Amino acid sequence: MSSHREAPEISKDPVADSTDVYAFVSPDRPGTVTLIANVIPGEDPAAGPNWYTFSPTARYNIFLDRNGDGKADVSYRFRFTRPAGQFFLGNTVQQYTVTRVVGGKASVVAQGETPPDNIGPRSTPNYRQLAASKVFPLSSGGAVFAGQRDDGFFGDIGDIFDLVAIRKGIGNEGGGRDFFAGYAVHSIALQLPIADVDTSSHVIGVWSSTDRQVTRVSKWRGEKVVSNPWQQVSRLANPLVNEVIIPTTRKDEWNSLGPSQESRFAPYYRTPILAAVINQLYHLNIKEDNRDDLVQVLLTGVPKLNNTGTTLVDELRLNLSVKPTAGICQGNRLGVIGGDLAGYPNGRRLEDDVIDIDEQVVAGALIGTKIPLGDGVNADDRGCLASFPYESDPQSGADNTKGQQKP
Ligand SMILES: [Ca+2]
Ligand SMILES: [Ca+2]
Ligand SMILES: [Ca+2]
Repeated sequence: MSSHREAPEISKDPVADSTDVYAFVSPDRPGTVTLIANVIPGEDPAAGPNWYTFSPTARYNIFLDRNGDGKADVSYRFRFTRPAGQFFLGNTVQQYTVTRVVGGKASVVAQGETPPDNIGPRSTPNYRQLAASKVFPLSSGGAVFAGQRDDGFFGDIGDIFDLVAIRKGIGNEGGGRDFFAGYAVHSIALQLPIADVDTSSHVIGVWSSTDRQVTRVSKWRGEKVVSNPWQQVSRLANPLVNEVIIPTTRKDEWNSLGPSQESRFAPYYRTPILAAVINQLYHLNIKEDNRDDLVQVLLTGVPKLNNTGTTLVDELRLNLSVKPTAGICQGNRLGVIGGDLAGYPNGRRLEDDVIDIDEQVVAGALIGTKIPLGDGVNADDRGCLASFPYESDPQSGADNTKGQQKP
């Protein structure tokens, strides 16, 4: 969660596995929008000597839709190299290229380098300074960062996947255990001038994906032809969609398609499995079918806030004209249902508690049923950085926060 290890196939290819997407107007630079796409779930910073890196054979993408049709109008593609390491150790510093594609025309807009993973004070001293030096300008405007980050997502996943168990009461009273505390991810992050991506409605749609090359063999005039087209293996926009809305038998298919194909999955939004499961377990009498409120909030947008028309598209919709309501990571964690229009589902900020929001929305928050459901984890364990890329530095591997000290 929000999309860590969510589908059978992608759980076997963690370096390509999208975990979270964030899109928000930057609180410290409100003339810009920040887009963050995370991959590689559950990185234990101590897990060397071949620590986590982006795959040099994958292509990582962030897409912007400017007219609500679920087709990208601006794409940013990231490709990474992997240098050899010294001694018996892996090298986690990666060079990368960012290619921007607009109207079928591709141009390289940045050549960057990741900081190393946070290995420890001898290998990677002054980590904050090291990471801060790896923000690069985009020649098309804006800035880019790629590399290891603390996982900004938070939630009591162990308990939730034990059949949506909630440790205490109905869960909105604290007492949960943040599964993601101490774990890292790899992030690609963009900060773009709003003036460059704004639309007449001020609403943009954002999603991420990862592609891998496949080998296809065909015959043409009797000759064997080998080609290596890119194939999408992971996709993510709204948190928890593939995780809890799409049934297990169709999760791999969902990951292979673009968001403009979402109408074929609409029945699962209308009749969400999660509502039935919560009813079975907790007898809360949640509405289980005709959930047009869920179709609307996830696939067409919130009326008068970030609606994009009638085409059903799973994308993170952000109204760029809504100014930040708080400093970084200081907004209302319940976002729009908490009265804070700058938060999820108007884009998604790092502080937005999407597990609590989704549980409450599935329970009927938008159709007059207010049940304060939640997982008892209300914020990230590490907080945020004051400036781009905002997600905190990863814990140091040498600290081994996952280990247990023996007497
Ligand atoms: Ca479009
Ligand atoms: Ca964290
Ligand atoms: Ca929570």
